Amino acid sequence: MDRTVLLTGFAPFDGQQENASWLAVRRVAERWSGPGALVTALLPVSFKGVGPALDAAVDACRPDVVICTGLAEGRATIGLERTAVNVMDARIPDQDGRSPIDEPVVPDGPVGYWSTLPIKACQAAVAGAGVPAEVSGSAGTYVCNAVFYRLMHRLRGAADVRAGFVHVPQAAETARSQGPTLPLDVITRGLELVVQTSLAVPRDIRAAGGTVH
Ligand code: PCA
Repeated sequence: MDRTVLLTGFAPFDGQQENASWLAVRRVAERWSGPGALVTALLPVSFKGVGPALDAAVDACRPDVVICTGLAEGRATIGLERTAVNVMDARIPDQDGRSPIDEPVVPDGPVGYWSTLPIKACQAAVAGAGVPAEVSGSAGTYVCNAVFYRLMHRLRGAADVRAGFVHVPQAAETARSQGPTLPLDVITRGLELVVQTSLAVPRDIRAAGGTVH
């Protein structure tokens, strides 16, 4: 049976006009020819609103794979996030003007969750196509990490659903600041490969993807 992928992106935030994650998600959907169905959802940059928006999207399409994406200004690569942590610590207010400091995403939830996407295989597939990609040790402590945590918390025990989070750099076409960018088409190609690899590989590969600081 054909499987369903839910691919989400975020609305613009922090005074930006566009969010490269949503621009790329829309392009992936426009070009998608399978296998299976690809459903997209736009999520608000709101600590309060993002959980209900994610739940509504998951309830509506009952996906087999969920990949949430967001913008990481300052990063140069497609970032396959490894872990979601149970903390909100906001450097800037969200769209509702909220800036939680050291609050849990889910009170009494576990410290963290692992991505269940085959992140190493995804990294290899994306980098193999010439698109810069790396496994990332932290999705931060803002709304992207919060939605990643909520996603994994909701799906805990659902061993048949693969889920995780991917950060993308600014798009060259819409970047407002100095710093690393990638052309939107390159980001789109990277996300496409993450979706395809998440559908295709039965289990993750064994490859070094850590960092030494
Ligand atoms: N990036 C932010 C939130 C929304 C987005 O696209 C983050 O990394 O938390």
